[in-house]
Amino acid sequence: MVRIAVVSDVHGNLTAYRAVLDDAERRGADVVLNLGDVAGKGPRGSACVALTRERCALTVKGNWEVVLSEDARRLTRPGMQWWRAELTDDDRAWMRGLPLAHHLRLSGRLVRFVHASTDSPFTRIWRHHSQAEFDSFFEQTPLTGEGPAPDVVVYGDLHHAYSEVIGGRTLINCGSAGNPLDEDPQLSYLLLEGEDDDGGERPAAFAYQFVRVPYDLDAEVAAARAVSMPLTEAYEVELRTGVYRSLHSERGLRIPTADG
Ligand SMILES: [Mn+2]
Repeated sequence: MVRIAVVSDVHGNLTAYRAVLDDAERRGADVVLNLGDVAGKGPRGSACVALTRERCALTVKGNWEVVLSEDARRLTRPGMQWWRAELTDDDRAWMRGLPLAHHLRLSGRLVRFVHASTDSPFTRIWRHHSQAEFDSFFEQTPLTGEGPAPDVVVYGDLHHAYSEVIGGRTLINCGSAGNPLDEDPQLSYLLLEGEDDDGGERPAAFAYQFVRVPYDLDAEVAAARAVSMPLTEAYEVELRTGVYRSLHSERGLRIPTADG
């Protein structure tokens, strides 16, 4: 039996990442896979890259790895220069070298891992998607390479944990281990369990579960404030509520100040 922890979208939240890795270890995970977006949005991207290189057997490239490792002159969105500068040249070289997809066999099922879709790390497929979008996760594309169609696909990108089975094919989003946006501020990661049968197709019991992990939110907010990170207020509200920043004003979500 092998137990695989799948984490994604850590986004520079080192406090969160440590809590998730500790929990995975406590649950006996043999290996950790990372589905990308290790840095950006949070204050300690470089430390999260270092921890990823130390603890994760494999990392798939996310959209933030693409953006943060490209030419600095192309980064015009607020905060992007700060998040890029927080990384080292070596961090960025590591990001550029990451694969876009990974496959393994577990209990006879072929399991595929991508950041956002089989099209690109930037092509987002929401939880409420079309049948064609569901089907696209199981197709062979230039991003996935040649090979048999997978039985299970695991992705990240949404910061929203969910799973569904259609026609015998399982699609799982592992949620975010640093910046959940599914209105549960506790961190999310996935545990897969099955028989590591060396590429064989013999069926065996296959299990997956979502784990939600509380952590020291105040410590993470303090870390962001200590380095005067851009957009810290939006970051703090996201961490405390699990609601995406573009929805904060319409929902009246903000950090209370001393003068009310
Ligand atoms: Mn992300």
